[in-house]
Amino acid sequence: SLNSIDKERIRILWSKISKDSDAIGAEALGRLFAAHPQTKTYFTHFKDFTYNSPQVKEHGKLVMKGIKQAYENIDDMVTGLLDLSEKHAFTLRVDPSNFKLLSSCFHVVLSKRYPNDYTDEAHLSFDKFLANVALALSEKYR
Ligand code: ZNH
Repeated sequence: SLNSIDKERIRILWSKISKDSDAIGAEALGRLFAAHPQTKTYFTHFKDFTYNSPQVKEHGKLVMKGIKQAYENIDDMVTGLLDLSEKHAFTLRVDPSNFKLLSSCFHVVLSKRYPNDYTDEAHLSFDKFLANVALALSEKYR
């Protein structure tokens, strides 16, 4: 799980990226739909799956709101994301394997947008963070 070094790296990274949150969310989702087309099946009401689609942008904002919620509850994500986990498990029925696919898209987006700040170490710690988010979101599946 996340140690104090990870948390410090995530704090520094978050201070750099949070202002671009909406764009990051849209890009990560656009990439998810392009690189892993099977993920589009959860969004039957979307008309356009590209980065610039208003629906992708809107949903990107929502996902980043969830990421922010996770960041603000970094020491107890399971509790912090309980409602969101319930929603993904019971209402949306998203297979948890999709969380890993989205995480890999976040890595690509961050390394492209922040070639200097997204160091190997930042990548390592942010990957642990996203794995914890995925675990917390999967909490209600059992
Ligand atoms: Zn999800 C929704 C978050 C992943 C699918 N999401 C959602 C929301 C949020 C989120 C916040 C909103 C909710 C309400 O409304 O209440 N997600 C999130 C996060 C993550 C995610 C944080 C990670 C990181 N999701 C995901 C995935 C998928 C999904 C991977 C698949 C693929 N979601 C989804 C859906 C929805 C959501 C389908 C719904 C949409 C609509 O309705 O439009």
